[in-house]
Amino acid sequence: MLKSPQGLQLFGGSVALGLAARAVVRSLSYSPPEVWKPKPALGQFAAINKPTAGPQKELALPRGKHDFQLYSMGTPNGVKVTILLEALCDEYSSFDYDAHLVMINGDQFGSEFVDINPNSKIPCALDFSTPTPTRLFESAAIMTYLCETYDKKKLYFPDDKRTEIMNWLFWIQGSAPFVGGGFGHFYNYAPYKIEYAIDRYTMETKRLLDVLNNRLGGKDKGIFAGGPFIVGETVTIADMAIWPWFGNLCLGRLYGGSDKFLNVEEYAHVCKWAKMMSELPSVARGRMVNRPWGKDEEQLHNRHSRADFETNTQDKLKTKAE
Ligand SMILES: N[C@@H](CCC(=O)N[C@@H](CS)C(=O)NCC(=O)O)C(=O)O
Repeated sequence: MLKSPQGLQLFGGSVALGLAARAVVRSLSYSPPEVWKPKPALGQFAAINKPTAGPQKELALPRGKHDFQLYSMGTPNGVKVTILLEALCDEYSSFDYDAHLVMINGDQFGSEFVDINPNSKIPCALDFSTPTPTRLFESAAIMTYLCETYDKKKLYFPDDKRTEIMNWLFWIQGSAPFVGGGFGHFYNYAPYKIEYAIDRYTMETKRLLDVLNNRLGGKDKGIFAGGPFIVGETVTIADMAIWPWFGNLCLGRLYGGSDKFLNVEEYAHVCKWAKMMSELPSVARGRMVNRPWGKDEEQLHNRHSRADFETNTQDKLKTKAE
């Protein structure tokens, strides 16, 4: 591994090295112009985004046979919703849904996707159970809608806990960008390591882990604190929304070796909760839906029925194709 005089690490490979080295040197002497202008982006993910909104190509979306159609990918924001959908399937035999994989390497800018989500991010959904189809975007909005529409027993968003659940839902919506777009981006995806950015977002991510640790361990003086779940004795959409980010971080499933880097063992209550959540059947299945990476047996690209977990995971599809 090479290091620049300022201690910045540069990755190997001569072309990449040249580009990265130039970018490092440029960024060290960067003073912002009066008006910013877009330039070719370096690095994974950055290149697909532009500073403009709206569709970039004509692209129709598939539609399955159920009322509820999800368009998503198995990233943490997508998994929040598929955990809840699987929990609803477990609880209500009449409920089912279709989940279509949308690869966020450009298909989030397809015309029909943008009609549902003008912000071009997964997850988004259409509900055909209403007189005219209801469009849904933003994971937390989708979750509250699903509970209000389909969770007749009010298990996951109960009235007496509603306000505290909303507190935690808004908390994760506001915090996740510091973890994903901040820590994860600069620690894992950025084309070169910037100590200032990594330090800043690592500090914030650890602070957020401590907030959760206090909550689950009972130091938080708020209502329904002290675990075993985020809002008391039972699983709610607060757990389902927070686990894909902070649960996965503690389980070492996000951003390479970041669990060690963040020293997640310091947050014992969060680690215990993360493991407990990961053992719930709805969580184990939810994280497989629309997942295009990892072990073949844990990838269910498109989900149309409960039986798909037995018959249509990638390992099974590959065996059928042979
Ligand atoms: N606040 C949104 C965030 C959604 C989001 O950032 N989705 C990411 C994947 S985790 C995405 O679609 N990225 C594609 C892109 O940035 O173009 C939510 O909770 O639904």
